[in-house]
Amino acid sequence: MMILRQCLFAVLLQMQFCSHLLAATNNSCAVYAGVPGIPGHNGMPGRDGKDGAAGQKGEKGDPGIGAQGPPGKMGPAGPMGPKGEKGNTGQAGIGAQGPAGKTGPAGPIGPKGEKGNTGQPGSPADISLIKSLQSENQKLINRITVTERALDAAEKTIQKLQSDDSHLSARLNAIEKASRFKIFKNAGMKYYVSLGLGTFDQALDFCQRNGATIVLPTTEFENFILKRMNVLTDSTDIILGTTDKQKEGTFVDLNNKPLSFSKWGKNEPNNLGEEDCVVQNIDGYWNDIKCESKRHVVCEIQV
Ligand code: FUC
Ligand code: CA
Repeated sequence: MMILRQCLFAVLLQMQFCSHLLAATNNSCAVYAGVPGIPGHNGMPGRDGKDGAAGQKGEKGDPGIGAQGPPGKMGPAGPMGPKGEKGNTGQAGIGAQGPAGKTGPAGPIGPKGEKGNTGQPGSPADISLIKSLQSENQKLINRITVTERALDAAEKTIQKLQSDDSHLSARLNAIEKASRFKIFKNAGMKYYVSLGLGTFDQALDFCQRNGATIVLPTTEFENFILKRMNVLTDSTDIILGTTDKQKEGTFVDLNNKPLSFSKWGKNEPNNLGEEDCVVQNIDGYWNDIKCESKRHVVCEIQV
């Protein structure tokens, strides 16, 4: 097709050329021009051009208009609010009438009634029967009185027996305790027991562990009994349950109470070189000594 078209084009060129020739003939052209060659093929497409330079930065765009997002999750419950104010009194309800209340307590005795009318005269009284009844009545009253007295006496006896019993139990208890010691003596309501020598602190501890306290005579009699024990134990001194550790010169018992009895020897207490503890000497008189000194330990067990 292409070739056909090229041939057609060549014929046309030739005809044109010949018409020119004819015209030229008039001007006596004797020269013949050569036949034009076949037109060449189209050339190959040229190479791609170089990349253009980067364009200028564009203007800042308008702010976008986004659609509203979905609602967030529900938050945790807030703290309990303050108590609300008391509401107004409601209107009176229209309930059914309640059941009757309980019967109240008996009222007070009423005032004395008026005197009745005088009765009709009675038949003559049986004096002997009345006297006999009165006599029986009196006998019964007497018997009741005697019985009541007997009951009172029996009650008192029982009370005394009970008291004696508890007293005897306590005494037996104390004797049982005291009998565990090598030496013990009774001083009325107290038992004095002894086991050997020790300091004041050791005596305190030893007596306490035996449910007792360091001996402390509170009467001349108790002091006398202790003195006999002093002799009996061949002891020269017995530690007593009193000190003036808290206030020099003021001796108190183990409950910090002032002494109700004392039997100081001549010129005692003299606090010679700081003496806060006390002993009973073999002659029964008291002397203050150093608390670290070891002397005979005697405990008293209260009945
Ligand atoms: C007397 C007492 C002292 C001590 C001393 C050996 O002076 O008062 O306490 O026993 O003798
Ligand atoms: Ca002394």
